[in-house]
Amino acid sequence: MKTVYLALGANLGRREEALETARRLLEREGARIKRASALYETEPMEVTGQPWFLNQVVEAETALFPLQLLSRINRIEVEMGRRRVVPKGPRTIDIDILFYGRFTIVSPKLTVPHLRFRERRFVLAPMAEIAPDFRDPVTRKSMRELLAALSGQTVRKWAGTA
Ligand code: PH2
Ligand code: MG
Ligand code: MG
Repeated sequence: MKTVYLALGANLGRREEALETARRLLEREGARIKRASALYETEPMEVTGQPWFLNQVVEAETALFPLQLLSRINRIEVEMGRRRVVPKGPRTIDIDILFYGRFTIVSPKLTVPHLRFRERRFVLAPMAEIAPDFRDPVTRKSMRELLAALSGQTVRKWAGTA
């Protein structure tokens, strides 16, 4: 079994429901969720001028190999109506593999740790909430340290109805 961290995000439709469905389908596909962060409402990054996101990070255990996990995730995204129209644009659901144990993976289909997580408060805030002392296998910095080094993007814990 490996411990993995996954980032969930949605900015179209019923966002909270989408995150809940994604968690249920991840369990069905073989990722047992051990911890889940709060939901965060976050300003869109990179492609601005799209609706705000709800983001969350989950810690899960899985016996799946990385590319198996990725293809199950792709299946969930398709099943949930994901259409890849604009890269980094609006989506009903996005599930990204942040960490796969302490492995680093560089392949055409998958890079782990996720390439951009260090610049993203929408990932680091929920990540630091559930695993503040987890260290990035590349920089050896903890999630807490990486989050403290970032500013700019607005993220706030979300309490409300979808
Ligand atoms: N995902 C992106 C690009 N920008 N911004 C926020 N706030 N949340 C996201 O999940 C997100 C984003 C590409 O996957
Ligand atoms: Mg993404
Ligand atoms: Mg993605």
